[in-house]
Amino acid sequence: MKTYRIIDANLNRASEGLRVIEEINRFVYEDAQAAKNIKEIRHKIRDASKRFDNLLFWQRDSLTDKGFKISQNETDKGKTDIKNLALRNFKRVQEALRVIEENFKTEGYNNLAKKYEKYRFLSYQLEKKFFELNFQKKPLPKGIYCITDEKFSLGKNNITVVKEMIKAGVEIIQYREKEKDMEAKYKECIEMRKLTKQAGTLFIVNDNIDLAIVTEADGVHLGQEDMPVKQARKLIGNKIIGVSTHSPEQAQKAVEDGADYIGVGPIFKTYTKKDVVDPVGYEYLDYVVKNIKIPFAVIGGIKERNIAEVAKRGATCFAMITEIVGTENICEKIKNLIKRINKAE
Ligand code: 3NM
Repeated sequence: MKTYRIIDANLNRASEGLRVIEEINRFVYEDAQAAKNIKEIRHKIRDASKRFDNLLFWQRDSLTDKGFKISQNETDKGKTDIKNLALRNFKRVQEALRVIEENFKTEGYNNLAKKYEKYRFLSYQLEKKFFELNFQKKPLPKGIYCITDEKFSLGKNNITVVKEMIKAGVEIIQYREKEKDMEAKYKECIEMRKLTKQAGTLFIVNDNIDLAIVTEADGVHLGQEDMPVKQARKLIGNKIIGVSTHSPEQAQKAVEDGADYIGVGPIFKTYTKKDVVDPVGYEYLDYVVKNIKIPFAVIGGIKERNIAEVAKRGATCFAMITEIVGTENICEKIKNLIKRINKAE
Protein backbone atom coordinates (compact mmCIF):
# COMPACT_ATOMS: atom_id res chain seq x y z
CA MET A 1 0.00 0.00 0.00
CA LYS A 2 2.94 2.33 0.59
CA THR A 3 3.50 2.09 -3.16
CA TYR A 4 0.26 3.96 -3.75
CA ARG A 5 1.25 6.66 -1.31
CA ILE A 6 4.44 7.12 -3.34
CA ILE A 7 2.49 7.15 -6.59
CA ASP A 8 0.01 9.69 -5.24
CA ALA A 9 2.78 12.03 -4.07
CA ASN A 10 4.55 11.77 -7.41
CA LEU A 11 1.43 12.30 -9.48
CA ASN A 12 0.96 15.53 -7.56
CA ARG A 13 4.63 16.43 -8.01
CA ALA A 14 4.49 15.84 -11.77
CA SER A 15 1.25 17.80 -12.24
CA GLU A 16 2.44 20.70 -10.14
CA GLY A 17 5.78 20.86 -11.95
CA LEU A 18 3.98 20.88 -15.27
CA ARG A 19 1.64 23.58 -14.07
CA VAL A 20 4.60 25.81 -13.21
CA ILE A 21 6.02 25.28 -16.72
CA GLU A 22 2.61 25.84 -18.29
CA GLU A 23 2.28 29.20 -16.55
CA ILE A 24 5.79 30.25 -17.62
CA ASN A 25 4.88 29.49 -21.24
CA ARG A 26 1.59 31.26 -20.93
CA PHE A 27 2.49 34.38 -18.99
CA VAL A 28 6.22 34.91 -19.45
CA TYR A 29 6.71 33.80 -23.07
CA GLU A 30 3.05 34.16 -24.13
CA ASP A 31 3.43 30.95 -26.10
CA ALA A 32 -0.09 29.57 -26.28
CA GLN A 33 0.90 26.46 -28.25
CA ALA A 34 3.60 25.42 -25.77
CA ALA A 35 1.23 26.04 -22.85
CA LYS A 36 -1.37 23.86 -24.57
CA ASN A 37 1.14 21.04 -25.11
CA ILE A 38 2.08 21.08 -21.46
CA LYS A 39 -1.55 21.15 -20.37
CA GLU A 40 -2.27 18.11 -22.51
CA ILE A 41 0.46 16.00 -20.96
CA ARG A 42 -0.61 17.19 -17.49
CA HIS A 43 -4.10 15.87 -18.12
CA LYS A 44 -2.82 12.62 -19.60
CA ILE A 45 -0.72 11.96 -16.52
CA ARG A 46 -3.78 12.34 -14.30
CA ASP A 47 -6.15 10.44 -16.57
CA ALA A 48 -3.88 7.42 -17.03
CA SER A 49 -4.29 6.36 -13.40
CA LYS A 50 -7.84 7.59 -12.90
CA ARG A 51 -9.07 4.14 -11.89
CA PHE A 52 -6.76 4.32 -8.84
CA ASP A 53 -8.02 7.73 -7.74
CA ASN A 54 -9.88 6.43 -4.73
CA LEU A 55 -7.08 4.24 -3.54
CA LEU A 56 -4.53 6.99 -4.02
CA PHE A 57 -6.68 9.48 -2.20
CA TRP A 58 -7.00 7.30 0.90
CA GLN A 59 -3.28 6.64 1.01
CA ARG A 60 -2.54 10.32 1.18
CA ASP A 61 -1.28 11.68 4.49
CA SER A 62 0.57 14.84 3.62
CA LEU A 63 0.96 16.25 7.09
CA THR A 64 2.83 13.24 8.44
CA ASP A 65 5.08 13.19 5.37
CA LYS A 66 8.67 13.36 6.65
CA GLY A 67 9.71 15.15 3.46
CA PHE A 68 7.34 18.00 4.21
CA LYS A 69 9.07 18.68 7.54
CA ILE A 70 12.49 18.63 5.91
CA SER A 71 11.37 21.02 3.17
CA GLN A 72 9.77 23.40 5.70
CA ASN A 73 13.02 23.56 7.65
CA GLU A 74 15.24 24.18 4.65
CA THR A 75 16.99 27.54 4.66
CA ASP A 76 16.08 30.16 2.08
CA LYS A 77 18.17 29.57 -1.06
CA GLY A 78 17.67 33.11 -2.38
CA LYS A 79 16.40 34.27 -5.74
CA THR A 80 16.29 32.22 -8.89
CA ASP A 81 15.48 33.10 -12.50
CA ILE A 82 12.90 31.88 -15.01
CA LYS A 83 15.37 29.64 -16.81
CA ASN A 84 16.34 27.88 -13.60
CA LEU A 85 12.75 27.69 -12.44
CA ALA A 86 11.71 25.99 -15.67
CA LEU A 87 14.70 23.64 -15.59
CA ARG A 88 14.06 22.59 -12.00
CA ASN A 89 10.45 21.89 -12.76
CA PHE A 90 11.17 19.83 -15.87
CA LYS A 91 13.57 17.75 -13.78
CA ARG A 92 10.97 17.44 -11.02
CA VAL A 93 8.41 16.19 -13.55
CA GLN A 94 10.79 13.65 -15.05
CA GLU A 95 11.86 12.30 -11.67
CA ALA A 96 8.28 12.00 -10.53
CA LEU A 97 7.29 10.17 -13.72
CA ARG A 98 10.15 7.75 -13.22
CA VAL A 99 9.04 7.04 -9.67
CA ILE A 100 5.44 6.45 -10.79
CA GLU A 101 6.64 4.14 -13.54
CA GLU A 102 8.81 2.04 -11.20
CA ASN A 103 6.11 1.78 -8.55
CA PHE A 104 3.40 0.71 -10.96
CA LYS A 105 5.87 -1.93 -12.15
CA THR A 106 6.31 -3.29 -8.63
CA GLU A 107 2.51 -3.63 -8.40
CA GLY A 108 2.48 -5.56 -11.68
CA TYR A 109 0.90 -2.84 -13.83
CA ASN A 110 3.44 -3.02 -16.58
CA ASN A 111 1.34 -1.44 -19.32
CA LEU A 112 0.58 1.51 -17.13
CA ALA A 113 4.26 1.78 -16.22
CA LYS A 114 5.03 1.93 -19.94
CA LYS A 115 2.54 4.76 -20.34
CA TYR A 116 4.37 6.81 -17.71
CA GLU A 117 7.65 6.00 -19.38
CA LYS A 118 6.19 7.43 -22.59
CA TYR A 119 5.15 10.61 -20.78
CA ARG A 120 8.64 10.96 -19.34
CA PHE A 121 10.14 10.79 -22.83
CA LEU A 122 7.57 13.29 -24.05
CA SER A 123 8.63 15.65 -21.28
CA TYR A 124 12.29 15.38 -22.41
CA GLN A 125 11.17 16.52 -25.85
CA LEU A 126 9.10 19.39 -24.47
CA GLU A 127 12.06 20.45 -22.32
CA LYS A 128 14.37 20.50 -25.34
CA LYS A 129 11.87 22.50 -27.35
CA PHE A 130 11.30 24.97 -24.51
CA PHE A 131 14.99 25.75 -24.13
CA GLU A 132 15.64 25.84 -27.86
CA LEU A 133 12.83 28.27 -28.39
CA ASN A 134 13.43 30.58 -25.47
CA PHE A 135 17.12 30.41 -24.68
CA GLN A 136 19.13 29.16 -27.58
CA LYS A 137 20.57 31.76 -29.80
CA LYS A 138 19.75 31.23 -33.44
CA PRO A 139 22.63 31.71 -35.84
CA LEU A 140 22.46 34.42 -38.47
CA PRO A 141 20.31 32.92 -41.23
CA LYS A 142 21.68 32.56 -44.72
CA GLY A 143 19.97 34.61 -47.43
CA ILE A 144 18.26 37.98 -47.24
CA TYR A 145 18.50 40.22 -44.19
CA CYS A 146 15.74 42.84 -44.54
CA ILE A 147 16.02 46.28 -42.97
CA THR A 148 13.20 48.83 -42.72
CA ASP A 149 13.35 52.55 -43.47
CA GLU A 150 10.00 54.23 -44.05
CA LYS A 151 11.44 57.20 -45.87
CA PHE A 152 12.47 54.94 -48.78
CA SER A 153 9.32 52.77 -48.75
CA LEU A 154 7.37 54.43 -51.57
CA GLY A 155 4.71 55.76 -49.21
CA LYS A 156 4.05 52.40 -47.51
CA ASN A 157 4.34 52.31 -43.76
CA ASN A 158 6.86 50.10 -41.95
CA ILE A 159 4.24 47.57 -40.81
CA THR A 160 2.97 47.00 -44.36
CA VAL A 161 6.52 46.56 -45.54
CA VAL A 162 7.32 44.07 -42.77
CA LYS A 163 4.18 42.07 -43.59
CA GLU A 164 5.34 41.79 -47.20
CA MET A 165 8.83 40.74 -46.10
CA ILE A 166 7.35 38.01 -43.90
CA LYS A 167 5.12 36.87 -46.72
CA ALA A 168 8.19 36.53 -48.89
CA GLY A 169 9.61 34.16 -46.27
CA VAL A 170 12.65 36.14 -45.08
CA GLU A 171 14.18 34.81 -41.89
CA ILE A 172 15.52 38.02 -40.37
CA ILE A 173 14.20 41.57 -40.22
CA GLN A 174 15.82 44.59 -38.63
CA TYR A 175 13.84 47.59 -37.48
CA ARG A 176 15.75 50.69 -38.50
CA GLU A 177 14.00 54.01 -38.31
CA LYS A 178 15.90 57.24 -37.84
CA GLU A 179 13.08 59.74 -38.25
CA LYS A 180 10.55 58.85 -35.55
CA ASP A 181 10.34 59.51 -31.84
CA MET A 182 10.63 56.79 -29.25
CA GLU A 183 6.91 56.35 -28.71
CA ALA A 184 6.24 55.80 -32.40
CA LYS A 185 9.17 53.42 -32.64
CA TYR A 186 7.96 51.49 -29.61
CA LYS A 187 4.51 51.02 -31.12
CA GLU A 188 5.93 49.80 -34.40
CA CYS A 189 8.33 47.41 -32.71
CA ILE A 190 5.58 45.89 -30.58
CA GLU A 191 3.52 45.22 -33.70
CA MET A 192 6.51 43.88 -35.61
CA ARG A 193 7.48 41.62 -32.73
CA LYS A 194 4.01 40.12 -32.81
CA LEU A 195 4.13 39.54 -36.56
CA THR A 196 7.68 38.15 -36.61
CA LYS A 197 7.02 35.88 -33.65
CA GLN A 198 3.99 34.35 -35.35
CA ALA A 199 6.05 33.77 -38.48
CA GLY A 200 9.18 32.52 -36.68
CA THR A 201 11.23 35.38 -38.15
CA LEU A 202 14.17 36.81 -36.21
CA PHE A 203 13.55 40.38 -35.15
CA ILE A 204 16.46 42.75 -34.52
CA VAL A 205 16.24 46.37 -33.40
CA ASN A 206 18.78 48.86 -34.70
CA ASP A 207 20.68 51.18 -32.28
CA ASN A 208 18.21 51.26 -29.37
CA ILE A 209 19.04 48.47 -26.95
CA ASP A 210 16.30 49.64 -24.57
CA LEU A 211 13.74 49.28 -27.32
CA ALA A 212 15.08 45.81 -28.18
CA ILE A 213 14.73 44.72 -24.56
CA VAL A 214 11.27 46.09 -23.80
CA THR A 215 9.80 44.79 -27.04
CA GLU A 216 11.40 41.36 -26.54
CA ALA A 217 13.24 41.46 -29.84
CA ASP A 218 15.68 38.66 -30.64
CA GLY A 219 18.56 41.08 -30.56
CA VAL A 220 20.05 44.47 -31.23
CA HIS A 221 22.26 45.84 -33.99
CA LEU A 222 24.83 48.39 -32.88
CA GLY A 223 26.85 50.92 -34.85
CA GLN A 224 30.41 51.94 -34.00
CA GLU A 225 29.06 54.98 -32.16
CA ASP A 226 26.50 53.05 -30.12
CA MET A 227 26.87 51.28 -26.78
CA PRO A 228 29.96 49.01 -26.76
CA VAL A 229 29.25 45.29 -27.08
CA LYS A 230 30.53 44.40 -23.60
CA GLN A 231 28.13 46.80 -21.90
CA ALA A 232 25.29 45.80 -24.22
CA ARG A 233 25.85 42.15 -23.30
CA LYS A 234 25.24 42.97 -19.63
CA LEU A 235 21.84 44.37 -20.52
CA ILE A 236 20.65 41.98 -23.18
CA GLY A 237 21.95 38.65 -21.86
CA ASN A 238 22.33 35.95 -24.46
CA LYS A 239 20.24 37.62 -27.13
CA ILE A 240 21.81 38.47 -30.46
CA ILE A 241 24.21 41.41 -30.76
CA GLY A 242 25.24 42.52 -34.23
CA VAL A 243 27.81 45.24 -34.89
CA SER A 244 28.46 47.35 -37.99
CA THR A 245 32.11 47.15 -38.97
CA HIS A 246 34.10 48.82 -41.72
CA SER A 247 37.65 47.59 -41.16
CA PRO A 248 39.60 44.52 -40.04
CA GLU A 249 40.36 46.20 -36.69
CA GLN A 250 36.69 46.81 -35.98
CA ALA A 251 35.85 43.23 -36.98
CA GLN A 252 38.51 41.80 -34.65
CA LYS A 253 37.33 43.97 -31.80
CA ALA A 254 33.69 42.94 -32.32
CA VAL A 255 34.74 39.29 -32.15
CA GLU A 256 36.85 39.82 -29.01
CA ASP A 257 34.02 41.71 -27.33
CA GLY A 258 31.58 38.88 -27.98
CA ALA A 259 29.40 40.09 -30.87
CA ASP A 260 27.27 37.36 -32.43
CA TYR A 261 27.61 38.66 -35.97
CA ILE A 262 29.04 41.66 -37.79
CA GLY A 263 27.81 43.85 -40.61
CA VAL A 264 30.46 44.21 -43.31
CA GLY A 265 30.19 47.32 -45.42
CA PRO A 266 29.47 49.44 -47.18
CA ILE A 267 30.41 47.11 -49.99
CA PHE A 268 29.24 49.63 -52.62
CA LYS A 269 28.31 53.27 -52.60
CA THR A 270 25.12 53.89 -50.65
CA TYR A 271 23.05 57.01 -50.14
CA THR A 272 20.81 55.42 -47.56
CA LYS A 273 22.95 55.86 -44.47
CA LYS A 274 24.14 59.32 -43.55
CA ASP A 275 27.81 59.77 -42.56
CA VAL A 276 28.75 56.27 -43.61
CA VAL A 277 32.38 55.68 -44.51
CA ASP A 278 33.45 55.28 -48.15
CA PRO A 279 32.80 51.87 -49.67
CA VAL A 280 35.16 49.26 -48.29
CA GLY A 281 34.83 47.27 -51.48
CA TYR A 282 35.86 43.68 -51.79
CA GLU A 283 39.15 44.08 -49.97
CA TYR A 284 37.53 44.15 -46.56
CA LEU A 285 34.99 41.48 -47.53
CA ASP A 286 37.78 39.15 -48.62
CA TYR A 287 39.55 39.76 -45.32
CA VAL A 288 36.38 38.85 -43.37
CA VAL A 289 35.71 35.73 -45.43
CA LYS A 290 39.23 34.53 -44.74
CA ASN A 291 39.80 35.62 -41.14
CA ILE A 292 36.60 36.16 -39.19
CA LYS A 293 35.00 33.16 -37.58
CA ILE A 294 31.62 34.62 -36.55
CA PRO A 295 28.74 35.08 -39.04
CA PHE A 296 28.55 38.28 -41.06
CA ALA A 297 26.07 40.14 -43.24
CA VAL A 298 27.27 42.24 -46.17
CA ILE A 299 25.62 45.63 -46.51
CA GLY A 300 25.66 48.86 -48.47
CA GLY A 301 24.53 49.26 -52.05
CA ILE A 302 23.62 45.59 -52.50
CA LYS A 303 21.28 45.27 -55.49
CA GLU A 304 19.81 42.59 -57.71
CA ARG A 305 22.43 43.44 -60.33
CA ASN A 306 25.47 42.96 -58.04
CA ILE A 307 24.35 40.40 -55.43
CA ALA A 308 25.67 37.40 -57.36
CA GLU A 309 29.14 38.94 -57.49
CA VAL A 310 29.14 39.42 -53.72
CA ALA A 311 27.86 35.88 -53.19
CA LYS A 312 30.69 34.51 -55.33
CA ARG A 313 33.21 36.13 -52.98
CA GLY A 314 31.89 34.14 -50.04
CA ALA A 315 29.04 36.20 -48.55
CA THR A 316 26.00 34.19 -47.44
CA CYS A 317 23.86 36.83 -45.71
CA PHE A 318 22.88 39.98 -47.61
CA ALA A 319 21.47 43.02 -45.82
CA MET A 320 19.56 45.55 -47.86
CA ILE A 321 17.37 48.59 -47.39
CA THR A 322 16.46 50.47 -50.58
CA GLU A 323 16.66 47.53 -52.96
CA ILE A 324 13.85 45.88 -50.99
CA VAL A 325 11.76 48.58 -49.30
CA GLY A 326 12.01 50.84 -52.35
CA THR A 327 10.29 48.44 -54.69
CA GLU A 328 6.58 48.08 -55.43
CA ASN A 329 6.49 44.30 -55.22
CA ILE A 330 8.66 43.21 -52.28
CA CYS A 331 7.83 39.50 -52.62
CA GLU A 332 8.83 39.47 -56.26
CA LYS A 333 12.04 41.37 -55.51
CA ILE A 334 13.04 38.94 -52.77
CA LYS A 335 12.34 35.97 -55.02
CA ASN A 336 14.57 37.46 -57.72
CA LEU A 337 17.35 38.22 -55.25
CA ILE A 338 17.30 34.65 -53.96
CA LYS A 339 17.42 33.32 -57.52
CA ARG A 340 20.55 35.37 -58.17
CA ILE A 341 22.20 34.13 -54.97
CA ASN A 342 21.38 30.51 -55.75
CA LYS A 343 22.72 30.81 -59.29
CA ALA A 344 26.00 32.22 -57.97
CA GLU A 345 26.63 29.22 -55.70
N1 3NM B 1 24.86 50.29 -42.76
P1 3NM B 1 21.17 50.20 -48.84
S1 3NM B 1 25.51 50.70 -45.15
C1 3NM B 1 22.45 50.80 -42.67
O1 3NM B 1 28.16 49.89 -44.02
C2 3NM B 1 23.73 50.68 -43.39
O2 3NM B 1 27.44 49.59 -42.03
C3 3NM B 1 25.90 50.26 -43.59
O3 3NM B 1 21.30 50.60 -47.30
C4 3NM B 1 27.27 49.89 -43.18
O4 3NM B 1 20.91 48.75 -48.91
C5 3NM B 1 23.90 50.93 -44.74
O5 3NM B 1 19.97 50.99 -49.30
C6 3NM B 1 22.86 51.34 -45.70
O6 3NM B 1 22.43 50.62 -49.53
C7 3NM B 1 22.36 50.19 -46.51
